[in-house]
Amino acid sequence: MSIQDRYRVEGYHVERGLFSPDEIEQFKSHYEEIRLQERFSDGNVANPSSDDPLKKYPRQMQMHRDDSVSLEFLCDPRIDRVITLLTGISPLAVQTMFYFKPPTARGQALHQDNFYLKAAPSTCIAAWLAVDDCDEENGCLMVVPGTHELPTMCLTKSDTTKSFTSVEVALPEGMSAVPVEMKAGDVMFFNGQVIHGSNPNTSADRFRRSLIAHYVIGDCNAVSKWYTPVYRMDKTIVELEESAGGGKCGDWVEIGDETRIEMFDASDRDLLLLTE
Ligand SMILES: O=C(O)CCC(=O)C(=O)O
Repeated sequence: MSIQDRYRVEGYHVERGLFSPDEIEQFKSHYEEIRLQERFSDGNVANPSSDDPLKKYPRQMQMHRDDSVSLEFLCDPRIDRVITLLTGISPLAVQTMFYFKPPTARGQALHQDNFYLKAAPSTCIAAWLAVDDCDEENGCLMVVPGTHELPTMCLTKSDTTKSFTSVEVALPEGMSAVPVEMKAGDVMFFNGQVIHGSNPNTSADRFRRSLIAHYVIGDCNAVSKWYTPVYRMDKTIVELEESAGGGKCGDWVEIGDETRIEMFDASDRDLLLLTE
C-alpha cells in the first residue's frame, strides 16, 4: 500500500528518520536553553522545586513567533513535502510546541486537534517529531486508527492523575488507541480528526521529548484566533477568517447492537467542562 493510501485508511503516517541525529542533538540543547529562559512556558513558569515534573519542565508553546529555530522547523521543506504528498496541497503553518515529558510525568488524554484549531472547511494536520526514542514505557503517542473520518467529538472528564488535560474523547466498546513506537528523528503526521493522546511516562530515567508543529490543510480559509498569524511554508503571512466557537460535536449513541454518532450542540457540553 502506498503511504497516501495508508494515510487515507488510517489517518496517520510515520516518516522514519526525517531529521538527522545531529539535528536532534541541536534541538535538545536549544529547547533546554529556551526552557530556562521561560519565554514560552505554558501556564506557570518553570518551578524547579515542584513535585510535578510538568511544572519543572513546562510545555513550550508558539515558540516560532519569537525564535528562528522554531520557525525554520515549522516551515521545513521536508515537512512541506510529506504533507503535500499526503493531502495533495501545501499546508499553512500555525503552531509549534515542545513537550519534555520527564520520567513520571502525566500524559495527555485522548483528543482531536481540530477541536482546538477549528480549521475549516476541512481540518488540521500535525507533524510530531520524536526527539527521544519513544515507546509505551516513556509514554509514546497513542492513536485510534481510522478516526480521521469522524466529526469533532464531544468531550467528557478525563482522569487527571494520568493526564495533564482535564477533558477527553471517550471511546465506545471495541475501539482502542494503539501505541506508536518511534525513534528520535521520526515524524508522525496525523489528521486533525484523529483521536490521539498519550499515557504517563512510567520510566525511571527516560525523557520523552517531542517537537510538534500544527498546520491547517491548505484548502482551509478559517482557523481559531489563537493560531494567527498563519504562515505559508515560504514564511510569508496569509490572512484567514476567524473560526467561530461552539458549533456541533458528535457523541456515541447505542442503538440496539449498533454504536452510531449523533451530533449535539457543543456549547451545551464541552464549553462547560473547559471552563472548570
Ligand atoms: O505528545 C503528547 O503526549 C501529546 C501531543 C498531542 O496530543 C498533540 O500534539 O496534539
